[in-house]
Amino acid sequence: MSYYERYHPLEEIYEWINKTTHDHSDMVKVILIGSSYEKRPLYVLKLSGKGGTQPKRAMWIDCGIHAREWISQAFCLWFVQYSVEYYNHIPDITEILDNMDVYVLPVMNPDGYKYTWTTKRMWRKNRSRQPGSYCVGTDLNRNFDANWCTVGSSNRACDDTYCGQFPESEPESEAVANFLRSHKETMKLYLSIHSYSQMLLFPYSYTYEEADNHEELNELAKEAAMNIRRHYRSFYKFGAGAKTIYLAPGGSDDWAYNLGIKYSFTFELQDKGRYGFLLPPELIPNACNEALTAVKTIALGVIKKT
Ligand code: 0X9
Ligand code: ZN
Repeated sequence: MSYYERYHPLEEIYEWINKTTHDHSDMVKVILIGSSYEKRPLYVLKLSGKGGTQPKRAMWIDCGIHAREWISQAFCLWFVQYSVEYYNHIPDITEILDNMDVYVLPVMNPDGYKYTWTTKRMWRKNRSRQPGSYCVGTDLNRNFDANWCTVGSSNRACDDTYCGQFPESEPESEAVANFLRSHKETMKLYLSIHSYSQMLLFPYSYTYEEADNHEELNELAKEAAMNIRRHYRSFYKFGAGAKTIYLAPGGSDDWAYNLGIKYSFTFELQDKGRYGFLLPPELIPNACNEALTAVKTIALGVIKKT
């Protein structure tokens, strides 16, 4: 069983980041974009190919906004490994990396992830302390400035969908927002990886209104879902977040979309509830290959359009 077919505790992922950037220094650079509430580093890996035209377009993938969704963090590792192994060997990933720099944040919520390994496997939020409450943690996917803290999130610190004290109150969401703001000219595609329920979602989630390019987003998601079905016989739903899953404001995807990144998606990976967040490691390869199919389909589609 390979390294990528297992889940790894936070310390191992930091070691993996180190080793991967050293072993593939021609393709992979590490960027420190900030630190978590408990002062752990937030590292982004920048993957670049050698071909293509300058200035390069870019895309972003974050994993592990929610601590307990372990297949998400596992996917970011899987994706980076696939990129360094198959760049210049497989046409689709070569085309992607020749035309876009790919920024990958493998663990957006390191404090929460650590906590799911040591103390409480089903923890979702980060680990920030809240004034006047003994409850801990903000839902980072309710903490972005997109109709923040309205229906579909909670203003009570003890709830799992607590929106935080104000938009970007959390160092993790602020770091990501700052990075995306400073790269918004080149950033063409935003992807956020979650689990579970097998869905490919796009804006909006904070309103039932349709995004300007709803049709285009729907076509890309449909093509990705069709490819997953063809290759892996798994069924992924797709559609705007509010109508497909539920109304949920303050999400990173809606915020990135409103910033001007017109191709913005949240993927909910396997499964559909049999194991839920506790997806057994034997299912990692299939889950990651499905997600990879969707990432490649959408990235190639965006390259054609932009
Ligand atoms: O509720 C969420 O944040 C996501 N589902 S999860 O089960 N992984 O927690 C869905 C996010 C969809 N996008 C937005 N709500 N903006
Ligand atoms: Zn999630």
